[in-house]
Amino acid sequence: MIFETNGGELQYKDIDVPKPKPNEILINVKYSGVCHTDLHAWKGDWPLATKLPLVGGHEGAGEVVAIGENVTGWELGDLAGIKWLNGSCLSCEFCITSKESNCPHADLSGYTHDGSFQQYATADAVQAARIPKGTDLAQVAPILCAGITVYKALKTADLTAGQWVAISGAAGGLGSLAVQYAKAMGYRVVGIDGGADKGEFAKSMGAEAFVDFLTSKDLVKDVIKATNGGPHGVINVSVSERAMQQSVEYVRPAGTVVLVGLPAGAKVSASVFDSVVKTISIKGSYVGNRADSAEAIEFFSRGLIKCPIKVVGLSELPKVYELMAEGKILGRYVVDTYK
Ligand code: 8ID
Ligand code: ZN
Repeated sequence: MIFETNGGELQYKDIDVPKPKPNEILINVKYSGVCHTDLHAWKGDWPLATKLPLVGGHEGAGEVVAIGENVTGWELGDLAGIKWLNGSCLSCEFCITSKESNCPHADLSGYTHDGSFQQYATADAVQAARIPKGTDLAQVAPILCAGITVYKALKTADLTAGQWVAISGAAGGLGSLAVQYAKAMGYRVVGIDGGADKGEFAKSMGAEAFVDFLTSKDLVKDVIKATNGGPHGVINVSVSERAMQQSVEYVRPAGTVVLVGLPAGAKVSASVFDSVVKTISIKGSYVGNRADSAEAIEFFSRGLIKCPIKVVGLSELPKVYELMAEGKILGRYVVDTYK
């Protein structure tokens, strides 16, 4: 599935199989999750240009079918994952301190590097995710971006077991996994999203309380009430500037607001007086490093995380984007690259 211009036609057609560079592996992608980032990339929402033409996708799960000549540690037949961070320089100040996602030369799957919405995709052998043999590839696909990202965001919130965390955007792809990781890490979850179906869904993922932004008359007050004083941490995975703005207001004193969702052109402003007197932290969190990735996959492999997926053919990607833009998706769509 390839497009030539941002927002242009999504073309489902045959293209050449890429040849892995000396540092890369070639992965026969079987399934790929569809992240809201893929929709932002296709639309050209962000102040960072995509490669064009572009094959999107960065939650690809498959099997290693070719190995570049400088690669060590991978064998044909191994299961591998395509992550957002396809490769990084490994020698800059950020890479050497394990902040690889901040590498100024980062190569991004489905953005600056053709991604997983195709049957064969390349990945830097150092950054490709290792998936244990026998793993259900459709199930694990969403972990490769959504899972890693929310797990890292929860670590960034720096919480203690028993504390409250708000997941804003709780019924979406990232949110539905964030609720489960939070629970597995011992936190109490209040989900925030819009609609009765999304409330029920977030609760089925493990949210103890739910606040509906569509019906709540005073969301800030309702979240504070549900958490007996405000959540100690907030993971913002909605695509809404307003939701992020509200999170700065309802977070508990001494708490941490984590920004993850990337609505186009959004800004968050905070009252200096309130921020100082409440001593709140506002932090950005951007995917995760290799250790975060391995840990996030381990939570999944231990059976603590179940990805709520709906599998459709890759040819149906334009329909998935429509549903996503309308906010009509519960959990994650995964595309089968052979349909
Ligand atoms: O590393 C990162 N920071 C990273 C990694 C992966 C994805 C960031 N993202 C970004 C994506 O680019 C996107 O902007 O996270 C955002 C969410 O991605 P997603 O989970 O794949 O999107 P989704 O499945 O469409 O879920 C969004 C949810 O937000 C809810 C929607 O109802 C939906 O369930 N939502 C919206 I839109 N407005 C809301 C509001 N005001 C809201 N929930 C609560 N309050
Ligand atoms: Zn993503």
